[in-house]
Amino acid sequence: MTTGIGARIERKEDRRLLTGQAKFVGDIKLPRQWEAAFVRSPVAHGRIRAIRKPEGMADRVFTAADLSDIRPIRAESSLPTYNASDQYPLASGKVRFVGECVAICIAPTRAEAEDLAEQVEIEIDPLPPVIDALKAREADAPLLHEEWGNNLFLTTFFDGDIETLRKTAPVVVEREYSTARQCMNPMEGKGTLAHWDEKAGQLVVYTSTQVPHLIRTGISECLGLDQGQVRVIAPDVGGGFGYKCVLQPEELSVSWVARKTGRPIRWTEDRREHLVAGANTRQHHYKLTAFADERGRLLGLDAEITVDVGAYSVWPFTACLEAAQAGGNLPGPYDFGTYRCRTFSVATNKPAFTPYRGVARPGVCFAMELTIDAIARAVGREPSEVRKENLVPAGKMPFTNVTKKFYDSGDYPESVAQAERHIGLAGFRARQAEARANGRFLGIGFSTFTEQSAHGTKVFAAWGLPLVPGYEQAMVKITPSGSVEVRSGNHSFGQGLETTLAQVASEWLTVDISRINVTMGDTGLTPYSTGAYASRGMVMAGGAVSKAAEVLAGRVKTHAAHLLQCKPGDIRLSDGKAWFGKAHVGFEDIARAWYLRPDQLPDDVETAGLEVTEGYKPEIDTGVFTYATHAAIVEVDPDTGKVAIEDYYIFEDCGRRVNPLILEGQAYGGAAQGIGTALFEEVLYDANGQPLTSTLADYVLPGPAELPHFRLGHAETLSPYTRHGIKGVGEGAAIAPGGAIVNAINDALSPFGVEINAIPATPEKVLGAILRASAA
Ligand code: MCN
Ligand code: SMO
Repeated sequence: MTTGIGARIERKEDRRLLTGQAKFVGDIKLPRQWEAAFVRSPVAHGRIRAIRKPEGMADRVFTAADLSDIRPIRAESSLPTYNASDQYPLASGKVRFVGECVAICIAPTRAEAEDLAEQVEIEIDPLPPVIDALKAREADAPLLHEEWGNNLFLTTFFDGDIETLRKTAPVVVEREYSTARQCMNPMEGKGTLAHWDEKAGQLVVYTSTQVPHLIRTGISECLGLDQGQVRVIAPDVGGGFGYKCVLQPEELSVSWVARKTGRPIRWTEDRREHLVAGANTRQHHYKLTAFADERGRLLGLDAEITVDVGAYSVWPFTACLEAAQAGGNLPGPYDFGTYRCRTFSVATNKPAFTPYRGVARPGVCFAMELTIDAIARAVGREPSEVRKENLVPAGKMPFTNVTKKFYDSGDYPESVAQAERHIGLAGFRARQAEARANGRFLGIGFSTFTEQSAHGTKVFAAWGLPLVPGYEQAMVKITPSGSVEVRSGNHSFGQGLETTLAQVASEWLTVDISRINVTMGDTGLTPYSTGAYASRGMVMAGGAVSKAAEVLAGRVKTHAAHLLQCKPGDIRLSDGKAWFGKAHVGFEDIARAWYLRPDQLPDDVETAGLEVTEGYKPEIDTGVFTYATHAAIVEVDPDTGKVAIEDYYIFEDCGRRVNPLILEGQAYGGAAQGIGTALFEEVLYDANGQPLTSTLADYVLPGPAELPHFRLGHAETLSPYTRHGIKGVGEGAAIAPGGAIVNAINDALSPFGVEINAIPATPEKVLGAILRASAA
């Protein structure tokens, strides 16, 4: 059996992950290591008057005053109207959210460090907190960053001739939508262990990250070190989901203290820290007007999007990623001509936004898909019919949409047709009517989206980000024993890249992946990399491995031709051997000759080594687009407002599938997170900005009991612009559940004249809407 591209095989990493042999930051123990705990702000907004360290603890407790030589985290952007924030790793002058780090305490154990943290006294003069993003836009709102004169990180604008449509469009649908604030909750939280290695002359930082090379750049710049003096190692990482693709303030404080004290210092985030202070995401508000013809054909869209992005701008992606992307992505897979949209990235006294699986698109997909259904109801047609007619048809591919996104390939309407077929739309309406007659309320809902993946350098440049390259590089080599080593500066943190990169190398070299060792996540061992996020790993890092492995396969043929006394063109690789007709040499023979007996090789072979590093970017630099349709059947209990998912089907197309088994996991895991967004998860604050959801009893994550049995189908439309036709897909399944499930809920509740337009659609919200409708 081949283990190349397309092989449905188990993951290399799972043995160690499932048998407790993985090594996370929390598993590493260095000599003389101490643990750190943070003192965190108890108030949402205020001016620090004093911080008093416990008696005699000046060398164990550090504040912003001690870290005065550190540069704050400042994410720059060249976009007009952008306001940058300075985030000191320990609050300096002001605190801007509950949980912001104020001091770092170190001790031999975490318990002692926490005891020490409790003894630190802080005096803060409270300021009025900014909690509501819509109010934060008003002229008299208190300011988080006074020097800006407003609370806006960024506003963006697409201008289209909506006024003409307003006068002429036969159908006008107006709605407000909102999505709740969320927290990512990877199984492993953040964590950092730093120490100064005197022999290497390097600060070595083990940290739970998706982007080791970017973090090295960030740490070096903030600590004023040469990049050669910093080595970042991402060991096993227990889930990233976007949370771990930005520079964390704790990474800086821990690094600074380790350097200052000469001791290895570790901090690991506990669940409460994560829920209170970790990072937030997703909180969008939409005011939307859609214009359509009598059949529901979309003519134009007018939108105002407000995103509550919290107190600071994360490095390097800024606080504007969600809102700016929401503006660019709202039209999604639909083909229409007129678009006007204004977006606001609003600063509030809450933790900073980081990217989270799907970035902006779970919000825009929810708003857009509910709008499509609302239009269908307005014109009295089946929503999935209206959806299919509005999607970009396959015949128009490649297609440039109204916000200038270039859709490379695919058949979007067919994905809806597939979903209709598999979820059983044909028989559903009769079943629904019968159930209603028996007092049961079933509904069906669909949701379609495009997922921009494999963003290249141009995309990051267009976002105004100065420090994010788009390329990837990889090294592939044959070891002296004839096995293969792959090195990529990208990282594998659950999504399976460790296995799929090996599969790409195996595709060229034909060696079984059990003989392919993949090293990732260590800046000391791997070439510079942008990292794994934005569903770019498979296309980009995979592309780089593919390129390097192709070159290496050519070298192997050259060497083998010498040993078999034929021309390189006569050599065929198969089964981890080089063949000339029926004669063959193994990779171990080739490696042995080159590493140990080069005297027997001709000069040109001697210098064409068995180690190749290549860089890669796709033929188009603007990303390739995966798409999918999700379909759900739900039952709503009108007495309790509880929603049960009866069936859930996903049809997706991510081009050439490298490992179908891993892709199933990606789809199910993403959809589970999307169902969290749709029905359960919400970070709540009181009027003072105090978090109300600081434990997993208050912040509800879906578990197996809440999840349906997912069903999955695939198309494989190869991208014309990437190696092997691969498209990215890691975020995709998290994007659509909000739209599919709430469309299904609204379909179920149509007899009540009820529409849910906010997620999560908790029983409280659903029941409240039913009761209000009945009372009216
Ligand atoms: N893959 C494949 N064939 C394709 C495309 C992808 O076999 N045509 C597989 C690869 O193993 C790849 C994975 O699917 O690693 C996801 O593909 P890709 O879209 O390239 O995404 P990345 O590898 O860049 O991973 C990041 C992506 C993002 S952005 C988030 S957020 C996310 C996600 O992956 N975080 C995850 N999936 C996750 N899955 C787990 N278990 N944990 C996370 O933190
Ligand atoms: S949110 Mo994923 O790391 O782009």
